Amino acid sequence: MARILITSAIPYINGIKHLGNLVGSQLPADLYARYCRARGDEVMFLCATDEHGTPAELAAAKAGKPVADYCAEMHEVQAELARGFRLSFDHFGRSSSPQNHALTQYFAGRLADNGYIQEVTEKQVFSKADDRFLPDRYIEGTCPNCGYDKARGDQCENCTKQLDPTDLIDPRSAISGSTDLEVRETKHLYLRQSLLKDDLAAWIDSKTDWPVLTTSIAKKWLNDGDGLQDRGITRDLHWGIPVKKGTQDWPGMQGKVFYVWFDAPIEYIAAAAEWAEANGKTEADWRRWWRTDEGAADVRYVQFMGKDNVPFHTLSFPATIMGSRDAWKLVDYIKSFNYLNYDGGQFSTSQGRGVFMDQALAILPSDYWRWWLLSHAPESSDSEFTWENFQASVNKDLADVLGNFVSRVTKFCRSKFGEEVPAGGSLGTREQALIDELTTRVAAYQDHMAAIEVRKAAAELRAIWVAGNEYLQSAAPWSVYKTDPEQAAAIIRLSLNLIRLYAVLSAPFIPDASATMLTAMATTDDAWPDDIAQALTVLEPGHGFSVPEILFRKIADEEREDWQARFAGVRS
Ligand code: B3M
Ligand code: ZN
Repeated sequence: MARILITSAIPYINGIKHLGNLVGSQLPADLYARYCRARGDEVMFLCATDEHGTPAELAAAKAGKPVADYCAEMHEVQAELARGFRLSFDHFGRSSSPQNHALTQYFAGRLADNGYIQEVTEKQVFSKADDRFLPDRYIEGTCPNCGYDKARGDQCENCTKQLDPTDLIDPRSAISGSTDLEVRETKHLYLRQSLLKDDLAAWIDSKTDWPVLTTSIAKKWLNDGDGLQDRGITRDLHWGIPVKKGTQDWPGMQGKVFYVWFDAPIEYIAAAAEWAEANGKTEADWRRWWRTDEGAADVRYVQFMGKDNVPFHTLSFPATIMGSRDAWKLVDYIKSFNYLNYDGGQFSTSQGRGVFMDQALAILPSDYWRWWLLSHAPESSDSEFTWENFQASVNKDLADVLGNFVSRVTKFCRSKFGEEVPAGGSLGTREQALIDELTTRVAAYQDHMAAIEVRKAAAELRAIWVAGNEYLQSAAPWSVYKTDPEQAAAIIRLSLNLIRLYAVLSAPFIPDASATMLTAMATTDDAWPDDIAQALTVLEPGHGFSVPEILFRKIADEEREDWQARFAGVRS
């Protein structure tokens, strides 16, 4: 039994996430967590809301609420949506937690003690119209790297380059739009990550099994030196974690806070501490996941994120950990994703374009979305959501293949043999061929899941469903029944067992439908199959079952057109 620590990039607090955000981090992380648990691994799956920085302050101001209240409310909204999508976090924390305050200040102190912090008096953009400094997202302008004209002060969304506000061409205030800006002096702390360049390069080079998307981004920023410029880790803001050196005041830094990208990844650790507090566990209970000198040496740590977050997870956060010279766990595997586009354009939070998590759940249950999103995950390239594709995928894979199989088998059995697994007959060559095919396919499915090849795993699962359907079609128990009811019973007995097997194998993708199938089969035996032939005899003759409600309904053309029109515009 392995021990697996899983984190998803922690979503910003400022608003509800769209389906592109969901498929780029939280949803595949959940898929993997569910799979590992099903295989018997000990899993710690953590996520949180990312509550500091300019996005939170700007959104709270727009909502007309104190930022702390805004964050508390939005955390609940996001937690509820996570439950709606069946995201099985062991803990969904908050980066504003006391645990994260303490850990972030602790890391800063360690980094300072080890010579990785430099105090810099620097020039920052000050807006006279707004009477304040304009860090990060408070300032917008043209990216010096790619020319994108809506680049933010901390990062260009278009080319992923990390920026400083003073890098922007034609800068303007994101609060007032004012261009009446001047540069003033202010003191800040810099993380001297350039000193760790060789260590980081060696570490990244050792990760030969990482996805190309992850290593190519990491090496790009490492090798052109750009991602490893020493970076400011403090800001002139009110909302955030006060700058302290451990528990001590930091002279000259009163009234300043840490930069959101400094404290956000530390929340991965703090979330474990929050989990311990929320569940009556001890300090040692969470540290055995995070400290290699306190029990985490055998933990495998896997992170999930969209490609724009990769530089922070391959360079900045590892620099924080390495520079602490403590035995904190470094990530073992980073699964990153490209972007999901929406119907001929981009999903956009700022423009409200696309389907957002709350809207999705208002239309259809989560399994429909989970299946489409995961089976179309933007792994090797960007992928695109279209309503036609969504409709086709739901109607074909879920309704026609899986749902129809369950419905035909249970209804036929009820009408001919009653609501229990029938006895009689024996397995022949057709059944053996099915078992052989499933044995091969389940092995491939497991390999893809272990490698976190999400689309390939989905394709294999679909093929496993199809194999059952084709078997049923060719075995044709409804015809066999007329001449040989015993043989028809054997076919149906195997098919009822297939429903249980499908429930087990499909649970990481479609947990609700899987639970419905297990309930209909009146069993709690959800053991992952070691041996397919054996797994297909778990439900024995005489075992009761019931015909479930329809598992998946089809999407009609009119509905699809209606949704297409409804979501074409801008979210109000
Ligand atoms: N909140 C960006 C995002 O939501 C950022 C991730 C932080 S991961 C430590 O995509
Ligand atoms: Zn750019």
